[in-house]
Amino acid sequence: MAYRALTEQEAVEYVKGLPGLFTEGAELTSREIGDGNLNLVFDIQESATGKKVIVKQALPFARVVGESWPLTIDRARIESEALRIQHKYVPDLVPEVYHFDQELALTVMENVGDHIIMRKGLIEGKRYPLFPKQIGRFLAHTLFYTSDLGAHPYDKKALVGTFINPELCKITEDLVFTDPYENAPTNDFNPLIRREVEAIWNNKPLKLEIAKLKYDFLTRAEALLHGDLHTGSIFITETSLKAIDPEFAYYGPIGFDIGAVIANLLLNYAGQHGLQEDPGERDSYREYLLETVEDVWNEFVSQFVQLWHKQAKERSAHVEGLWQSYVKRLIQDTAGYAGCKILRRVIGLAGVADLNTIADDEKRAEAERLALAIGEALILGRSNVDESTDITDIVRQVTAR
Ligand code: SR1
Ligand code: MG
Repeated sequence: MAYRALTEQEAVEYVKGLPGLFTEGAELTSREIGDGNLNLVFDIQESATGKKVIVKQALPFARVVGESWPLTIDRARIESEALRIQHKYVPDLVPEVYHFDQELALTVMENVGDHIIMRKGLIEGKRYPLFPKQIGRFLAHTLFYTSDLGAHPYDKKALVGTFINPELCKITEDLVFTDPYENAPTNDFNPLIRREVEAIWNNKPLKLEIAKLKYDFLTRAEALLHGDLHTGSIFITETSLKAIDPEFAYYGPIGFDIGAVIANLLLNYAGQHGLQEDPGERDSYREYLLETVEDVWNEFVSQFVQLWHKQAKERSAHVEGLWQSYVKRLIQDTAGYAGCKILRRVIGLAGVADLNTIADDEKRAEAERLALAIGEALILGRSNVDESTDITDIVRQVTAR
C-alpha cells in the first residue's frame, strides 16, 4: 500500500488484516492519542477480550511544526529496528514489536497503556523507587551489547550502517547543540529570561565546551543510542518501566543517553519552584530527585562494568586501567550532555511540561533561571566530575546561590 496517513478507522482495518493479532470479526475501538512532537499514535482495543495494540505511524513532517517542516518517514524503520534490538537485550523494559510496514512507515507494537508517561508522574510528585535499577539496566545492557565492547566487530559496523539517521541527527545537532546558543529563529523562551539567555549567547567558554560536546556527538560512534531518552520517552508504573520512541537512534557517544535521563530529572528539579507550593515538600522531592540522579549513574556504571568484566569481546578491553579511564570519561560526557539537554529545553524549540505548565510567569522564569544555571554549571564543571555525587553537588551549589 502506497504511503498515506491513516485515519482511526483505517488503523483498525489495517490491524484486522494482520494475522495472529485479533480474531476475525473482532470489534475494535481506535483513538489517535499522539501527543508527541512527530507522529500519529493509535490506541486500538478489543473491549470483549481486553486485547490491545499500538499502531504508530510516522508523518512525512514534524507534527510539532506542521507540513512546512518535512521529515523522513524512514525514522519509523529506525525506531522499529531499535525497539527490536533493545527488546532483545532487556525484554521487560521495551515494548514488543509485532509488525513493521516500511511503505506506510508504521509499527504495530505492544500497548503499554496501563503505564503513564514518567514526566507526568514526576509533575504529579510521584516517586519511582525501582526507576534507577530499571533505567540503569536498560542503559547498561543496550549500550554495552551494541558497542565495540559487547558486539562482534563485523556486527557492530553493520549496525552503524543500519542506523545512519541523518535527518533526525540533524534535528538534535541543531536543536540541542546549536540553535539555543545563538539568536536562532527556532528558539522559543520566556521573555522574562531574555537577559540570562543573552548571557549564554555571549558566554564564549560555555559555547566552546558545547561545541566540543557537539563534535563528539557528530563523530563518536560508540554504541547504538536511544537518542531521545527524556522522561516523555519512558512509560512507567510503580513496578514496571518501558522505554519507547527510539526514532532518534543512531551510533553516538554513550553519555548522551545517560545525560538525557539525568537532564530530565533535573528539569523537574528546577520546575519544583513552581510545581510545588509547600517548601518542605519541595525540598523533600528535590532530595528524592537528586538521590535518583546518583542512583541512575551508580546502577548504570555497576551493571556496565560487570558486563565489561564478564562479557567484553574486545581484547584491549582487558588492558589494565582501561575500564577506569573509560568510566571517568563517560561520567564527564554524561554531565556535559545533561547540561546541553537542560539548556535546549529552556531556550530552544520543544520545551518541557515540567517548566511550561507553571502558570505564574515569574515563578516559571525563576525555575527556568535555575535550570539554565544548572545546565551551564554541569557543562563548565564536567572536567572535575568523577562520581555521581559530583553532579549532585554542582546542582546543590547552584541552587544555594
Ligand atoms: C522537531 S522535534 C523536537 C524534539 O522532539 C523530540 O522529542 C526531540 O527531542 C526533538 O529534538
Ligand atoms: Mg519522541
